[in-house]
Amino acid sequence: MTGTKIPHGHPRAKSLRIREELIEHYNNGIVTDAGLIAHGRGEAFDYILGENTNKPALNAIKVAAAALLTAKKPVISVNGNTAALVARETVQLAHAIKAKIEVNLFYRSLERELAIKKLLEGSGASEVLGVGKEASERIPELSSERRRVDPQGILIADVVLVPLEDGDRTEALVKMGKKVIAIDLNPLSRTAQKATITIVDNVVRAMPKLVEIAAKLKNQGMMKCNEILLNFDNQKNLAESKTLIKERLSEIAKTSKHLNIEDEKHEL
Ligand code: PTJ
Repeated sequence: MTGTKIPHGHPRAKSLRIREELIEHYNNGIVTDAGLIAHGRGEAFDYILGENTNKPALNAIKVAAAALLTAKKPVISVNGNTAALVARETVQLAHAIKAKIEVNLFYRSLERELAIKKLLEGSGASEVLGVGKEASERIPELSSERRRVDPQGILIADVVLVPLEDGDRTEALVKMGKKVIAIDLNPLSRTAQKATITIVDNVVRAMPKLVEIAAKLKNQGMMKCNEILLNFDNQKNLAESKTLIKERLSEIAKTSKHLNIEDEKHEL
């Protein structure tokens, strides 16, 4: 149920508010029921990772900003959860890097596409691709509804940002020769493994940080961006995220403390 007043001092208030936002957007048709479940999986990883933007995530965000700034045709792909959680930041990023925004859904319906478009427009987007008949092209090798793309957007993009993705499309887009940037809290997912650049962070933190870093990097020029891109190894960076999980869990096992100190005060 949404509308529940979350006490200000509740130690899990931030996390609960994110849930409320998703539920609200579930009720207005933007988020799908599976999206709520997917968020739960993300939450579990976020909890273990310490609910902050850690070093490998920050590194990947910087590389992602460089890739987006040097792209010729960058596209931000938006699904239900992304629209619900970071519509405003999606539009800000699109402006900062001159990218197109395209709606691309796993559970596709015209109602959801239109609701997401409206939300993005309400957040300042002047153009939203991939809605209805505009998604007239097909990604080869994909059988899900995600295969439907806009000929002005993902089809011709060289760099695609895909927050909260499913692995199949990431793999197919990479096979098409595109750079894929994924934001996924699960470093073990197929998406995380197959993407060109993987940001293991919560989309609610990663997107505003991406906007901030892209703006800074823009002032430093393209040479700086190319240098950042050359020095990046996604598998190595992902391994750091996995090591972080291992270290956090062994720390807890040793001390038998809770991962989040706050939880000691107040369990849900
Ligand atoms: O809106 P639609 O129709 O496109 O459907 C969207 C969902 C999310 C249901 C669909 O893409 C899906 O089923 O995704 P998966 O395969 O469950 O993958 C979602 C991934 O996102 C998982 O690896 C989660 O750990 C991760 N995740 C969930 N919430 C967040 C997250 N990653 C970053 N930030 C989050 N807030």
